[in-house]
Amino acid sequence: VQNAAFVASDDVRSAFSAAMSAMYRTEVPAYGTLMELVAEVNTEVLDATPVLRQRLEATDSLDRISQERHGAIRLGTPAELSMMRRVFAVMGMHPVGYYDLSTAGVPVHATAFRPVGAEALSRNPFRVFTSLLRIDLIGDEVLRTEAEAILAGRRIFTDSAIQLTEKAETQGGLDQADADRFVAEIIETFRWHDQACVSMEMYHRLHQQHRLVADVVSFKGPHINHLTPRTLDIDAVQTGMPSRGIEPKAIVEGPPTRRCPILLRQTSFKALDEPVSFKSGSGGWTAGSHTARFGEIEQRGVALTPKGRALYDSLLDATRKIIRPAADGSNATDYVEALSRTFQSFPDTWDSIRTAGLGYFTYSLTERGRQAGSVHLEGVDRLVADGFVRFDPIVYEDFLPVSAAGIFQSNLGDEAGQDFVASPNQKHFEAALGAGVLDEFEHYAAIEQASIDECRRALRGVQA
Ligand code: OOG
Ligand code: NI
Repeated sequence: VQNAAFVASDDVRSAFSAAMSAMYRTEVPAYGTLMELVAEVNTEVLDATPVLRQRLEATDSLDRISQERHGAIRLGTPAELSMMRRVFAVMGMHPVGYYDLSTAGVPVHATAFRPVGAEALSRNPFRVFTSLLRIDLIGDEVLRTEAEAILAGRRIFTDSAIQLTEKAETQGGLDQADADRFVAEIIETFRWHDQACVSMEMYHRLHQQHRLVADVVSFKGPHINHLTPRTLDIDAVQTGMPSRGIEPKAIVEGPPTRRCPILLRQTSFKALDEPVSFKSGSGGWTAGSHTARFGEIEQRGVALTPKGRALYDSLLDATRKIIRPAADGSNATDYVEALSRTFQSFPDTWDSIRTAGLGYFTYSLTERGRQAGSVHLEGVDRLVADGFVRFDPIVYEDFLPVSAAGIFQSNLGDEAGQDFVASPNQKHFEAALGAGVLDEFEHYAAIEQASIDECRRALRGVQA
């Protein structure tokens, strides 16, 4: 139980997410434009689809739509990652899932820090996709040693940020004044720096190894590289982007357009080329530029069970055997066509997804259930069929490795597809993190089960 004098971790997270959004809006104006477009589209969708509005109202998530966003950072060392875990924990964000991007030619592995549990998620689902550079994948040994030395010398957290995190850990929370300071100090870690901490020459060597290596090693801190609002109709936003002067990537990542959205669909606009000054020998600066920050939007659908996820993976795989989306977008129409065709074998009504055991749902009593005099505690399917219980899809709160790779790549430039030996290494990642990552499936299954138990309790109460 949290001490009443302390600010709830959900509230610290909300304050942090709002502060990040305000900062990114001033740093990357196109983000503000995108936010406006998303808000407009969401209002249109809700007006045109009363059923969706009712569902979101009933499941308590209508208010949160406009607040929803995720961000991403890339860290350089195990020490940075484990400190980041402690910082996020103060905000009720915990590492969920392991993502290996080395298979896609991106030398990082990652987790998502996010709230867990239905209650915390409905308060504010803000999450941060957090990558750790796989320095072991830098082939050039000399460069690797230099990069390690540079990273070892930087401090990405302010002293106060560390002190306040320690204070929160010992006390079990922060009072309002400390929580405000904590958010202000933590924001510093995510800020953009237009002065690199390396020379132009070093930057180019790092860049030649991989753009991502340059992005991580050349700067004082892990600038937030995108913040992503959630839309209820990603196709509408994708189509609307050019008229606002924003050029989206050619295809939407993830599943195709469907009546019942599953998992996650994402699209992004290309990273900006931003002015950066590099250290020069004489203590002065040389003008240059760096490309890192971009914009992204997402549409979230139902969380899939392992069975549903296996079907999703196999259909995505089957599509990519027919056609691979080209980086320049030249075969985008054909790809989307093939994707839609292949995914026809994925059921597309909520009930068929549910009865086939492909997705996770929460269950709650209907009006009839609440009024019922005596109900036999049948299986939940029976209770649904008899109209005592309704079901609603559980939103997928995580990420997709193939999509993430597509997002990384579209922003690294077309030449970025590089070959690393694919070597997922969850054990190393967790050692760096200083903790295990949570299993996303277990988490959704627990939310589903809790809702079923709750229905049963309520119905039993009615019976007595
Ligand atoms: C992270 C890319 C992954 C997503 O939405 O899949 C991601 C990065 O570019 O650092 O954010
Ligand atoms: Ni993203």
